[in-house]
Amino acid sequence: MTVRRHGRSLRAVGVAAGLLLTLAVAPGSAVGAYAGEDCAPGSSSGLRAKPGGHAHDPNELTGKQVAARERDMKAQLAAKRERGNAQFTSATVPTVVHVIMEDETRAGGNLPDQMINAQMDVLNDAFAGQTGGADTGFRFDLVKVTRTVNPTWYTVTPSSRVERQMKSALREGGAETLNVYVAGIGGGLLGWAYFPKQKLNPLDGVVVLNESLPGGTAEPYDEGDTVTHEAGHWLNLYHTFQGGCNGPGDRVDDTAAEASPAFGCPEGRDTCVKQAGADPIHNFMDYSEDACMYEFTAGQAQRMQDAWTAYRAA
Ligand SMILES: [Ca+2]
Ligand SMILES: [Ca+2]
Ligand SMILES: [Ca+2]
Ligand SMILES: [Zn+2]
Repeated sequence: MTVRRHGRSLRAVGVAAGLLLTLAVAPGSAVGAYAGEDCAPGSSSGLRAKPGGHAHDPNELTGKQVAARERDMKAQLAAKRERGNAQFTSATVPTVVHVIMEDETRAGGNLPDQMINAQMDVLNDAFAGQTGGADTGFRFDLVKVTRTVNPTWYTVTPSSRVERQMKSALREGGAETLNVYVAGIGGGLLGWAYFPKQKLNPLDGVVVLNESLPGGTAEPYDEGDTVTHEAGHWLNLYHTFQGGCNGPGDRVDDTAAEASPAFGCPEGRDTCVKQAGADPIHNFMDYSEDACMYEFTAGQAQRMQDAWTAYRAA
């Protein structure tokens, strides 16, 4: 029951902060026990997991929290349109990668430039529709890599004092700049991200497990899609299983409703039999293994473009 306790406490933190988590679970944990089993109706929650392996913890938002976020995005978009700067064509996102190290060895988190470059390629291919799905119009330009030895930051946890310290020291750029922190995050986490806000969140950005980068050791989450998934949240995407089978779900029309996260790569899974379509297990915003997730939909692309215009564009 470690998992459930873990999931619950992380969710409690995350809901307040509006962050999404990707949690890895220790081998042998009861990964089938979704953190959301004791959630209020209307919210869905769960862990991204492989048997005996890693998991994502979404600390899902409640229906009420989602509704508030939707109202806010609508208002922001309307305000931008009034000012005449609401036309999205494409966006190149300046990206700063911060490598946090325990020490200067490879085992201490000193990832080679080659892994970071490979991660940028994975991210760009994903958002360009090069692996399947839609071209979202987003590209990511690596403008800087920082490297910091700091054993305290190395095991940063979500919404902690350490996270605030680390980000106030390292964060660069404005709302348009994607800061990616790469560390040896503990607690079995793969990563987490913060949704965009009208006023830039000092915690804005994406934190990922260093070994989830391409060529890392976090198999089967070692192909770089943790950064892709978290960048989706950074651009206001929910999980495909947000809200479960009924109601507005993830607020994207062309992703089939899904009752709970998919683990592994369960072809043909259909957890909402009364709703059209099989579960979107190949979507970047599900919890499938990296090799299984390879697409954003046109609806998700539109939602991210709206979010860019509303919150992140100049
Ligand atoms: Ca949907
Ligand atoms: Ca269905
Ligand atoms: Ca993939
Ligand atoms: Zn997530």
